[in-house]
Order: sequence, then C-alpha cells, then structure tokens
Amino acid sequence: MSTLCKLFFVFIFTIIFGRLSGSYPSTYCIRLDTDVESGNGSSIIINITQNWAPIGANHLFDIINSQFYATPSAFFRVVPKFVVQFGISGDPTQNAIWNKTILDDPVLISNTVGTVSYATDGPNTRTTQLFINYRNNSRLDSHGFAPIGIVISGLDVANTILNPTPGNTTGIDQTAYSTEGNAWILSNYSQINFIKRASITYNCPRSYQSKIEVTSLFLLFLNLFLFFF
Ligand SMILES: *[C@@H]1O[C@H](CO)[C@@H](O)[C@H](O)[C@H]1NC(C)=O
Ligand SMILES: *[C@@H]1O[C@H](CO)[C@@H](O)[C@H](O)[C@H]1NC(C)=O
Ligand SMILES: *[C@@H]1O[C@H](CO)[C@@H](O)[C@H](O)[C@H]1NC(C)=O
Ligand SMILES: *[C@@H]1O[C@H](CO)[C@@H](O)[C@H](O)[C@H]1NC(C)=O
Ligand SMILES: *[C@@H]1O[C@H](CO)[C@@H](O)[C@H](O)[C@H]1NC(C)=O
Ligand SMILES: CC(=O)N[C@H]1CO[C@H](CO)[C@@H](O)[C@@H]1O
Repeated sequence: MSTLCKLFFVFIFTIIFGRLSGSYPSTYCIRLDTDVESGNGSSIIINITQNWAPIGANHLFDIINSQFYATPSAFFRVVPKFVVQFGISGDPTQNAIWNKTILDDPVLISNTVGTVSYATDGPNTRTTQLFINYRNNSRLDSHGFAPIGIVISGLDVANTILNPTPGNTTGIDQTAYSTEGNAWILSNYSQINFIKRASITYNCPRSYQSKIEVTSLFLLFLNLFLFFF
C-alpha cells in the first residue's frame, strides 16, 4: 500500500472509531453569552453531567455543536420565582431540523435552585427547550423533569432576564416564534433578551479535558501502529 493510501485508511478509521466510541463527554460546560445587563457579567455557565440524564445531556451536546444557536435565541418565557425557559432557535430552519423528540431519562436529580431540565409536553416529548429553576422546584420531580445540569455561574444574570409577558405565565406564542423566528419576536417584544452565542467550554470540568486527552493519545498511538505495521 502506498503511504497516501495508508494515511487515507487511518483517517477513515479514526473517524469511524471516534463515532463508535461515543464521543459524548461525561461532563461538559455550556456557556451562554447573553445580552442581559446584570451589572455582573452577562454569561450563564451550566455544568452538564451525563450521569444525571444521559439521553438529554448527549442530545444537548449535539444541539450546541450544530447551527441551532448560530442565530440569537430568545428567553421567551419567564415565570418569576419559578423558571426561565429557552431553547427555540431564532432561525426557523433550525427549529424544523431539530423538531424531533427524544426518550425520557429517569429523574435521578431533584429540580433544586439552579438546575436545568428540558421542558416537556408529556412523556417522551423533549426536543430542544430547556428551563433553569429559579427556586427549589422539587415538586417537578414527580412529573418527569430530569435535570441534566446546574448553573455554576450567572444565576444572577438569569434572574435579571426580562419577562416578556408579565402576568402571563405561558410566555410568548411558541409556535409563532418557532416558525417565524426573530423577526416575529422582535416586532412583538422589542426589549426581549437573547442568548447571543452558546458554546461548549473546556476550562470547566477537568474530567472532560482528561477524557479528550486520553482519547486523542490513544488514537495517536493507534495511528502510529497502523501506519508502521
Ligand atoms: C456577582 O458575581 C459573583 C461571582 O459569581 C457573586 O459572588 C456575586 O454575588 C454577584 N453579585 C451580584 C450583585 O449578583
Ligand atoms: C414540528 O412538527 C410538528 C408535527 O410533527 C408540527 O406540527 C410543527 O409545526 C413542527 N414545528 C416546527 C417548528 O417545524
Ligand atoms: C427542596 O424542597 C423540598 C420540599 O420542600 C425539600 O424536601 C428539599 O430538602 C429542598 N431541597 C433543597 C436543596 O433545599
Ligand atoms: C397568554 O399567552 C398565551 C400565549 O401567547 C396566549 O395564548 C394567552 O391568550 C395569554 N393569556 C392571557 C390571559 O393573556
Ligand atoms: C461539574 O460537575 C461534575 C459532577 O458533579 C463535577 O465533578 C465537576 O467538578 C463540575 N465542574 C465544575 C467546574 O464545577
Ligand atoms: C401576540 C402579538 O403581539 N402578535 C403580533 C406580532 O406581530 C405581528 C406583526 O409582525 C402582528 O401581526 C401580531 O398581531
């Protein structure tokens, strides 16, 4: 085999192996950069733990790594002393792409202050919407809301998010926002707050970094082995 040919196979193998080995981190952090003026920064950092709710945690990893948050995404439902809800893309195309449900995870962690869970519409209906618990909402536990992570920084930012529908706990019309995007929401709620950017942060949980290092080291040795023998 020519060197080039070998390189090609090693490349393909690496990709396939990466997929098969399940490239989902056991823990990672999400950084939401918002346009909220809290006087104390404007980012919300959420520590996601795969063990808490594996299906939900892995799904969110895929969402954040897609184009879902490439367009600013509004905090469309604020219920004071209860929750803030988000996770509809400002781009209707993305909402159509991600319009698929995932199975429920068992509830292993309680919905205490700062925890983050998927919004649902009954059993096995989770899609992309999440909420942050402003308070200890442990009464949600028995309704199937399985926390996937917890806010480790910026809960004060979350508490400063504008409530677009004071007095109406339903929030804005979610169907209209999903299908018409930011043009619609801005024409109706010009002051609404947005997530400007969502990213996976690597300086947060050590276990994620070490997992990546171990995996890449292993792949490096594997490649060297395949290359020379
Ligand atoms: C600002 O952030 C720091 C660090 O997260 C926190 O300890 C402090 O309480 C915050 N201040 C306000 C006014 O929320
Ligand atoms: C998602 O799919 C349902 C039907 O399965 C449809 O009623 C709804 O309008 C879709 N939403 C978006 C944002 O495409
Ligand atoms: C949350 O509230 C429940 C019910 O009131 C209580 O049993 C639990 O100890 C609380 N958890 C925390 C962390 O405060
Ligand atoms: C609350 O908002 C929802 C969704 O936008 C709307 O359908 C409903 O009529 C509103 N309720 C009240 C009492 O204004
Ligand atoms: C994230 O959560 C995991 C599990 O609770 C913990 O081991 C890790 O230290 C946390 N990372 C940070 C930066 O808080
Ligand atoms: C609920 C609401 O205020 N809807 C309005 C949103 O804005 C459009 C125009 O872009 C109006 O037609 C809706 O009535």
